[in-house]
Amino acid sequence: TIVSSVYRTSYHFQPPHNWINDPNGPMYYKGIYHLFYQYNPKAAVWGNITWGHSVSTDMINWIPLDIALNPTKPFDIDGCWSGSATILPSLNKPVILYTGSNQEKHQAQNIAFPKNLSDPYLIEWIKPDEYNPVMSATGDINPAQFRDPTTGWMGSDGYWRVALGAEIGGVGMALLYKSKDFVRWERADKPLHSPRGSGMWECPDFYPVALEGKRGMETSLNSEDVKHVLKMSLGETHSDHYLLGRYDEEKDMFIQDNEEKEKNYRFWRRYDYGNFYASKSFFDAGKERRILWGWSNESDSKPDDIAKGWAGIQTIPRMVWLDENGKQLVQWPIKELESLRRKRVHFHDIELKAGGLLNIKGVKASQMDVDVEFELPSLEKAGPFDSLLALDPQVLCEKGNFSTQSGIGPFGLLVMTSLNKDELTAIYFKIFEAYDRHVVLMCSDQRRSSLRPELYLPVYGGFVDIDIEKERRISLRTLVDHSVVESFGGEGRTCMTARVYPAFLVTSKAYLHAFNNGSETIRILHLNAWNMAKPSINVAQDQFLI
Ligand code: DQQ
Repeated sequence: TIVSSVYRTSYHFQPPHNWINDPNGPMYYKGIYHLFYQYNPKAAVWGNITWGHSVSTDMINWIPLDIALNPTKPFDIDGCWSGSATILPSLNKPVILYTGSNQEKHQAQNIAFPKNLSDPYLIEWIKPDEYNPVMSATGDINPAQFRDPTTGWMGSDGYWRVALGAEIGGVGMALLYKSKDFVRWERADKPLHSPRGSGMWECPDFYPVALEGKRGMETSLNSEDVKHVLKMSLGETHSDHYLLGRYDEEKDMFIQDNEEKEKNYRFWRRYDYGNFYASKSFFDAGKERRILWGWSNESDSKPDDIAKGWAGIQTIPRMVWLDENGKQLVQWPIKELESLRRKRVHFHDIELKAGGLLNIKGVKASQMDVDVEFELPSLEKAGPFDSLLALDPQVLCEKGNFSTQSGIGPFGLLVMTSLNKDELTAIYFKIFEAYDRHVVLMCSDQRRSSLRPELYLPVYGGFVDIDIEKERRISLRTLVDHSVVESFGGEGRTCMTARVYPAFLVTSKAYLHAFNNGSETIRILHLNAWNMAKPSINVAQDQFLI
């Protein structure tokens, strides 16, 4: 149908048809990237969950393979749910741990091995009956909330560990399991981490980041030179939150930095303040970096998804590292994405006066990569920041819009805009003055993104933790791909992914503008917008990587 093709992504990962959700078991093994994903082979809605599988040498072009895990055993007959891959260094062999749901809808963790290690694609996986399930919900664990094992890491005592999401007495936490041989597992006395207050933790992720530099590290690494990241996906808000801290090997626990300050899980930092969930990272040993994948759900209706015949995408793989300030992560689309850049439109040194609007012509604005840097000559007119009212950035973004003037900003980009601007998505910044510092707010406002009925049209908001007084500049990069608007503010310190379905796209083209609706003149230091080529993603082909 028309609707299916205009909203279908060109350079974001999705299979040819049907429903997908969480990224599973991403890994780099013998020169090949593997991505598995929660997949319904029968329909564009959640159900019949299997592990879809694709391989790549650049994480941009993907070859589709047979389903890697199907519900075939009593322990996974109701679905092969999320999990992770671990490469066992002594055997140089990958293994998968995943959640199986059985007939009673009880969850347990299972192990799967590649059937044939000499197959470079690792197409077939076996689930040995003599081991499975390898972790069952015993004792106080709610068997309906016990899932999503992480990649394993090895402690200096030679024992493997994995964490997984569980609910005990109604409270979500990351449980810890230990094993000498990776197939026989025992629950540790204490959870890896269990703050009070939040519900079930889905898809936990646990990994080290270097205190300095962008280099990624192997999941088992622990030293004075790293911090650890613990990520959990909170179902009630459909959001991925992370904590920074340290992994205390003796206690076998994750100890959060600034524990007191960040007790309220609603204010834990997020990888992405938009539509981004159940993410998972892996260490890319080829390029020594840590890569993060996340699922972006549709924001249209179920009947729309059924009509389209597909639902769900993976966001562009992001490199992730610790910010110089040691307080937050930074994410940036992998370098390989730039291989898709084609014709470029470029501006530099342009003044945007109060109310200024710059029409950026010459780019295919529904399939592009745009990167802009704004300079702020003065912060004097920054509006006051009421710290009591302003705890939740999303609420702040909901209160205004891209045309409500308030001191410095809003300024930013209007993307996926129709000719007469009755449909548009605004991604912008606003700067406030708090009693001791300036606060930068970033919004992605989808309320005007479409005139079509029955769509979810949210506003996303997050603070950008940069020293704007010192920097006097802020960047915004946005990847537009038909129904995707994936934005990186402050060089990747605050990210927001939105899904949009403008009606005009069925018949006409999209426009791109830069704007400034604040009362102060600002400057565009430079703006680059590239048309993006369409890679080969999961299109059947006879070509082989090796
Ligand atoms: N999706 C999987 C679960 C996981 C949830 C089922 C998160 O394993 O907890 O498809 O989106």
